Amino acid sequence: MIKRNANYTNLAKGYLFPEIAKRRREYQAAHPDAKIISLGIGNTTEPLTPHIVEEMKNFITAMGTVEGYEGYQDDSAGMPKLRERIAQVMYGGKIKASEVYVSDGAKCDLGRIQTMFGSGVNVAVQDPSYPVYVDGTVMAGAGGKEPVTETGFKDITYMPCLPENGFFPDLSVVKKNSLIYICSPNNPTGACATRKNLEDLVAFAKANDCFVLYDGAYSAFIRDASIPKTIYEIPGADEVAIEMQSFSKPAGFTGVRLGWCVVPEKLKFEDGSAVHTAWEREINTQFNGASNIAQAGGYAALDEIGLKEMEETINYYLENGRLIKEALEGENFKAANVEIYFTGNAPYVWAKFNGKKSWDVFDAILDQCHVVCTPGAGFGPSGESFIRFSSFGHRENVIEACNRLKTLKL
Ligand code: PL4
Repeated sequence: MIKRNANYTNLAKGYLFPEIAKRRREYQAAHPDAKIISLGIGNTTEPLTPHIVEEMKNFITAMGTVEGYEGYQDDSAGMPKLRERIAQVMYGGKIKASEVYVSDGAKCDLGRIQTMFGSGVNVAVQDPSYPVYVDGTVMAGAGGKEPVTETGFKDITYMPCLPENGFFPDLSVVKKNSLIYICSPNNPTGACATRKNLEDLVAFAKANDCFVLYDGAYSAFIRDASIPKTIYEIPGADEVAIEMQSFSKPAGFTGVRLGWCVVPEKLKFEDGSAVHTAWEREINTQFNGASNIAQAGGYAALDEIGLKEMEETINYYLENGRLIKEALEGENFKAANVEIYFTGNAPYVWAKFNGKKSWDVFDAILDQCHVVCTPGAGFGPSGESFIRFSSFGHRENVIEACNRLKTLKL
């Protein structure tokens, strides 16, 4: 018989989001008349914008002709013109097109990236954080030598991110030679790393031979001009950081699938070899490039019309977030001593239900309001007692969910 990879034995029981979907299905089966609204999974709901649709259509039409047909790209790193546009539009030319690697989404890159570091590497994650960082680490055999406990994996450094520290971690707990996962704007807290936070992070990484794996999947939601939109705004970041990015949330590409990561040429392993050479080897072996139709859409999303249309979609979701925050400021929540955190720079509202367990609050909201949210405990030990509300949704559903939340008895 074939043995299961021991790393999989160490994984926590289930992945958070399918667990939420399962609980929703079970509730619906038991209450067929309930009109459930999801403020749970961060899944986009608004249509692709007209310009993106038009350009993707044009590309597909061309693919139906001998002259316009395209198959595999020469390498898996993406269409040269898209890499160039990302370098110019998203990084103002500070990053070269050859350092941009187009992919089928940030999650896929977050999974693949661990292959380059092997099982001996130390890993530090923000707590709470997007579950893929921890699960991907454990699958790769790094940090998962001991099975999961109430407080997480013994060999992974959890960096608490709580209201008390402005949701940015104390880096002094991080071991030398660590991969440090940082997400800003953060999922699930919505908090953004300030310029000073990122300067300290880059300095720490340099001094302690660490790499930063920077997840900027929500950077397009940043409205505060003082907050960096990419870690490469910080001098020296290109010597220590890899940035993951996504078209999913700003352009509605959650189903289309497109993202990129930046692996700067200056980033070097201990033996002096270039990380980007290893990454090229990795993607050309394990990946065959993002769909060229998706890339045509991404290319359109980053031109003048595309960017303007994306802004409108993002503003729509941010307004949903504001409405949810307002609903959570109601008397019923005040009486229960609920703390609300909404930055206006991320599509999530993070709320602390003092004295309560996240999954109990999840059940109460589902049962009384027929609204699905995400229990903070699913993002790590420090997420206990918190609930994440996603602001992705049609406006009428969000308004209805808000009205129901105002009736919640805690
Ligand atoms: C549900 C911080 C959502 N089934 O779409 P991608 O792969 O380019 O980006 C995924 C991603 C990357 N980085 C961060 C994210 O929050 C996400 C998406 N997260 C959420 O509700 O937290 C969707 C989750 C999806 C999943 O498992 O990722």
